[in-house]
This record gives sequence, structure tokens and C-alpha cells, in this order.
Amino acid sequence: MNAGHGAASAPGVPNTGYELVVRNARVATASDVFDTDIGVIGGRIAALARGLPPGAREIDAAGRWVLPGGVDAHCHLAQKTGDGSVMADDFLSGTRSAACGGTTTVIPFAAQLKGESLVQAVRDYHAVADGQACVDYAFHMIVSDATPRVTEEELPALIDQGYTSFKIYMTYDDLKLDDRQILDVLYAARRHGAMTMIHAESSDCIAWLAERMLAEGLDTPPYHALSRPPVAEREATHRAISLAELLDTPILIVHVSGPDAIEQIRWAQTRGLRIYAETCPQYLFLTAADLEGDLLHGARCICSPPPRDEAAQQAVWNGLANGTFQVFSSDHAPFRFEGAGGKKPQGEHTPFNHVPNGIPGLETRLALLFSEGVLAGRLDITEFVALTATRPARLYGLYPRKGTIAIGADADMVVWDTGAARVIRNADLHHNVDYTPYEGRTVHAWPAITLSRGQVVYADGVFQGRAGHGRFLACERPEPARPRRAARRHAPWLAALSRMDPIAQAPSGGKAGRE
Ligand code: DUC
Ligand code: ZN
Ligand code: ZN
Repeated sequence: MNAGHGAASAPGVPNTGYELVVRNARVATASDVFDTDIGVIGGRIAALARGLPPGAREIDAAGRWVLPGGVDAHCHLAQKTGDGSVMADDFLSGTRSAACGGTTTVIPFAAQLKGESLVQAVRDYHAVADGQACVDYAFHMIVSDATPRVTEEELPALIDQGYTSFKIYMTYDDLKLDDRQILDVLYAARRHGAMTMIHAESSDCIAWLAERMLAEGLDTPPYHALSRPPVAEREATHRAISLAELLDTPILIVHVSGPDAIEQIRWAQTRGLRIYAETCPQYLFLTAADLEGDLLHGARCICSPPPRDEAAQQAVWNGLANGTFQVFSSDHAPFRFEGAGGKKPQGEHTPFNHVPNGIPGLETRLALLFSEGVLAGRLDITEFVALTATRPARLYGLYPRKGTIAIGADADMVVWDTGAARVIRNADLHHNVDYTPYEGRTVHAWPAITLSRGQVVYADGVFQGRAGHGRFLACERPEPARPRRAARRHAPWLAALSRMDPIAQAPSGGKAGRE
């Protein structure tokens, strides 16, 4: 396994070729646990063996867990909004916060506003990202205007260039697509091999309830949750699954909040459909009660779908443990509580429907799950790695470069301190948000050292990275986004489309998504 060749050594250090050796590591991947030293050359893992010769730099893990750096496949940084709100984190502060929480790859969203070109949206997003990031990054896209030009020209070209996933919305007037438009987007995903992420909440159910609540003066944060009940999420989840089944196209349902949607997803998975699902810390550690309090206190925890109740938290834990969920992301959507552009555009009496949706969580995602999942005995360490690094990398075309500890992978790794209690305090975090929903919560795991391509970006409680270290990652077409093919037997309507549909025609095992 020792691939020690090539690199120059620092003055006075024997030339073993390793620019870095992480010694005495207890490594977990998505499938295995083993004790090893890790040799790094050129920012990549070059050797996994005990007793490696000295490297130019050495880190002694002293038997602690060394895990793949986190891949946060759902976070919002410097994203354009249409309502005057301003994301508190740009690529510098967001990726700094990520590094300090053990995340070494982020995938935020290049958002298309209605009427805008998707290509231009991606170009604009590069302008705010490139040169700023402290860890590596890829882009999802948000498709809010599914015109023929977008689905037939822009999406295929962008997918070819490494933007191989996009999110669509079933709610929010400025973002939502109707079912016909969703089918257009899914068909493009099918033809070109991309992964579609879906925000599944029923726009009309929510609007109907919210209008009536607001007319009655019921406009405080708890009504945000009451206007977006589980049934609205369940209905949209089922509809999204049905649209995906119609076109035999894999989808990933993002930020799933509780048992109603989980049951739909499990049902679809049991039917053999390629339906993937993501959940987030807010559905394990918050409830709708966190939206209560004086005036806008609860606006800090306004996000969509909203956090539910303790029974829903348990259902989400069960879904993590039984494989219903493939991904655990932060859905970091950072808005400051105080000040312009933040949670209170109309002051202390801002109605809930004017509070920007989203909560911060990039830096706390891994520690919360490690502590309450692994250390509390709810998840195996391998499952933790799969949920937070390996599967998101696979689902979005970054594996095996990202998301694992293996020869040839980027040397993105985290040495973990476990055992000691640590109280989460916003004052200790590195994002640009003036609160954390997890203030005062105790965790028993926290990164000791974060390495991005072999460079220390966080150690001993101190950010040690720099803007511009992070590189843009062009994504491959994800294998999990391939249609099931066998479904053709059960979907003769797709066979009828086959003259237009290269996937339906290609022999089994053929290349997905190439026209
Ligand atoms: N959806 C997200 O994915 N993030 C924040 C708010 C939302 O509605
Ligand atoms: Zn969403
Ligand atoms: Zn989000």
C-alpha cells in the first residue's frame, strides 16, 4: 500500500517523499475501521501502513479517530436572494467556519432568479467564490426558471462542465416550479445524468393556511411552523416521488423533517425506486417549541420545513440508523438576527412570512452528530462517515477524490478529540452569524485538527487556513443519478419515448447521460 515516491523533502528531513505523515491514526471509512499511519504526497493520500518512514511534517494522532473531512452537500453561502435579505456568510467566512467544524468540502448553490440565464447565475457565483474559499467547493445550481432554453441548452452544457446537480423547489413564489416544469427538469436530469434535489413542501397548502393565519393576526414565529404542517411536506414528497417514478429518474429529497415524509421515502425505496434523502441537525436537535418566546425570539429557528416534535426527532434518528437517509447536511442558511438584511426586516413585529428562512449550522453539524449519534450509541462510526462524507461525495460526483481515506484521495482528514465535554457557544464559532441555535448545548466531540489536501486549516481551536486555498471542484456525473433501467419493463411510456430518450435506448451498462 506504500506509494512513497516523488516529493522533495524539507531541509534536514530525510527524503522519504512524504510531505506529511499522520501517525497512529484510528481511521474509519464508510466500511472499515483500522489503525494506520497516513502518508501524504502532493496533497493526496499516498500510503496507508503502520511504521511509515518520517515525513517532512508529522502529526501524531495518538490513537484518536482520524476521519475523512466532512462533505457538506447542502449549505448556502453568499447566495442571491430576491427579498432584500442578505446571507451573513460569504465564501471566506462560510468555509472558515466549515474548516473549524471539520468540513473540508462544501457544495453551496448557484441560484438562478426567475428570468435569469442559468449560465450567467453560475458565472456570477464563481465571481463571489473564486479566490475566497478556505476549503474546496463545488456548485449545485438552483433552477427557478425552467424554460426550454434552460432545460435543453443551458443545463446540458453546464452538466458537461461539471455542474452535475441542481435543486428545485415546490414552494416559494419566487422559486417554485409547477409539476409540468418539474417534469421538464427531471427529463433533462435523466437525459444528461444529473442529480435533482427537491425541496418538497406543498405551496398551495402552505399559502392557504398562512393567508388565513395572517388575516387573523396570527403572525408570530410559531405560526410559521403551524402554516407548514407535516402533511404539506408529505403530500409534496409523495408527488415528487411520483414525478420521478414517471420518468424513472433518481431524485434526492432534501431537508426531511419527520415521519410523514420519511414514510413516503421508505415506501418508494422499498418499491425499488432510486429515491435518496437528506436530513439536517435542526430535525434532530430542535423542535417547533424553539420557535416560541417573546416577540421574534423564535425567528432564529425559522427554517423550512420547520422543526417538528420529539417523536419526529426519533423518527429521523431511526431513518439515519436504518439507511433511509443517505446524507446528513447542515442546510446552513445564515441570516443575522440583528441588523439590516437579517431575520427582522420589519423590526420586532416582523410577520413570520417576512422572516428569511434558514439557520446556521456548518460548524456544528459534525460535532452534534458525532456526539449524539456515535458517542451516544445511535450510529456506528462507519455510518457517521457515510452520512457526512462518503455518500454525499458519491451522490454528487466527487467520490473517490473526496469523502474517504484511501490511496489517491485528497488528504482531507480530521483528527477528532472525543470524550471531553464542550459547550457550544456562538462566541467560539467562526461564521458571521450573531447566534447559533445550539447555544449552550454540550457535545463530547470536536475536531482537533482539520487537514485540507494535507494542509492544516484548523488546529488547537484556531483557524489556520487562508482565503484562496480552496479550489473549485468540477463534479462527475454521479452514478446514483442513473435511471434504474430495469424500470423500463414497468414503464412502457418511457419505451414509447425511446426515440427521444437515449437512456431508454442504451444497452444495459451503457454510459448514462451522453447524447
Ligand atoms: N430551503 C433550504 O434548503 N434552505 C433554507 C431555506 C429553505 O427553504
Ligand atoms: Zn429547501
Ligand atoms: Zn437549503
